[in-house]
Amino acid sequence: MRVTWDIFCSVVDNYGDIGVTWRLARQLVAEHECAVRLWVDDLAAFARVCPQADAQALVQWQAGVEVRHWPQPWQACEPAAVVIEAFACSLPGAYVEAMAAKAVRPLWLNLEYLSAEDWVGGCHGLPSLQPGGLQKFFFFPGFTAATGGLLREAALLAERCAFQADAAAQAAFLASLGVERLAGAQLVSLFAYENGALAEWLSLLSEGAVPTQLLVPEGRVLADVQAWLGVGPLQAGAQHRRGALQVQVLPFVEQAAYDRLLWSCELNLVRGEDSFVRAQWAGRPMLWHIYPQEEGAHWDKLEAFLAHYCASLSPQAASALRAAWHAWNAGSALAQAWPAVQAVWPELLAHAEQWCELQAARPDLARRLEQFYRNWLSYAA
Ligand code: TRH
Repeated sequence: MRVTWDIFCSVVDNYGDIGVTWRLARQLVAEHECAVRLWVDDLAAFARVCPQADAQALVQWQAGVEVRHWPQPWQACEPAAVVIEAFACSLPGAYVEAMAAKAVRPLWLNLEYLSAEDWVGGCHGLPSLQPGGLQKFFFFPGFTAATGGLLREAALLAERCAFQADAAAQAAFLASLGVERLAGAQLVSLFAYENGALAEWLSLLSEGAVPTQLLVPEGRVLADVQAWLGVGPLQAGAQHRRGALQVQVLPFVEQAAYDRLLWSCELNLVRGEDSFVRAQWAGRPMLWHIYPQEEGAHWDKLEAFLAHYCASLSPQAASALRAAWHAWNAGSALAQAWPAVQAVWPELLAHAEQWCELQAARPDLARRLEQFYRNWLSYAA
């Protein structure tokens, strides 16, 4: 009998909530033989990360996952054996009552946002008492052995290494996006929120000695790119050249193709949570635009990650990387910080691969969830 899982996803903003839950749902099916229902309140967002999806269907099967529109009002159904409330999205009251009424109660987990902060390790796996005598466990993704780990498919790194060693496969993939690699150019992907530091940085790249090919998937940062280029609305396929910099707008592609884009580039600018993790699996230097939070709460998270990430860098490389990440997230002075980053590029490149290996040496998040369930079962028995 396959273990049944219900994953609830409420799309707050952007694509991170659905991106993470869709990735997890697929992996639980593909690698752990689970029967997964993914409840999503915004099917249009789901169709962005899964282009073959039907944004109108109340029920559909994608990659072995039963994807259900989260109905309002809720319609009664039998709860699964494991219930994941992603990012504290609040389960329907009637569903919680149905969980409490079951003879064998489900394991209820709140899958939290990713953070490298120290307190996460101490809170990971803790229960909280809920009405009806139920318990809800906090499950924190993270970068240390004390946390729930990171999402990483079993074959991911082998696929990535094979792809990066195969120039023809890279060229064919880029061609499928309408990209032809310019001789001698560094390839850079840009996925970010609106950012005041972009214009000066693009000017710097346009004056650089090495040509840069900047690939920008359709999204929020396009308005800044457009303003710097001084052109009208940019759409997928648009290409513009300014000095040493060529800018090309790409369509928003499915998640597996976005991975390949990250694997193809020498530098990836990523944002939020899921693209940030995927850039780490690419083994290439990255610049993270963290999701801005009220009262600047995101700065602590940025610092916490930098503390881990920079720990094994030389003081010079650590200071260059920190300055660039700070500037990018403050929305100013990235251009001033960039030459120091370029000066330590070989070290940053080697470090990106080492960091990837370090993180990949730990069990991935789906495996840890599955283990958590098994431990909980044996404890409850
Ligand atoms: O879209 P985001 O900004 O999501 C954010 C974060 O998750 C943040 O933590 C959360 O609080 C906020 O939403 C509400 O960035 P993120 O997390 O990188 O998610 C983007 C998803 O889109 C990711 O799964 C990768 C995917 N993607 C594609 O599938 N194709 C593409 O072409 C691109 C550029 C991204």
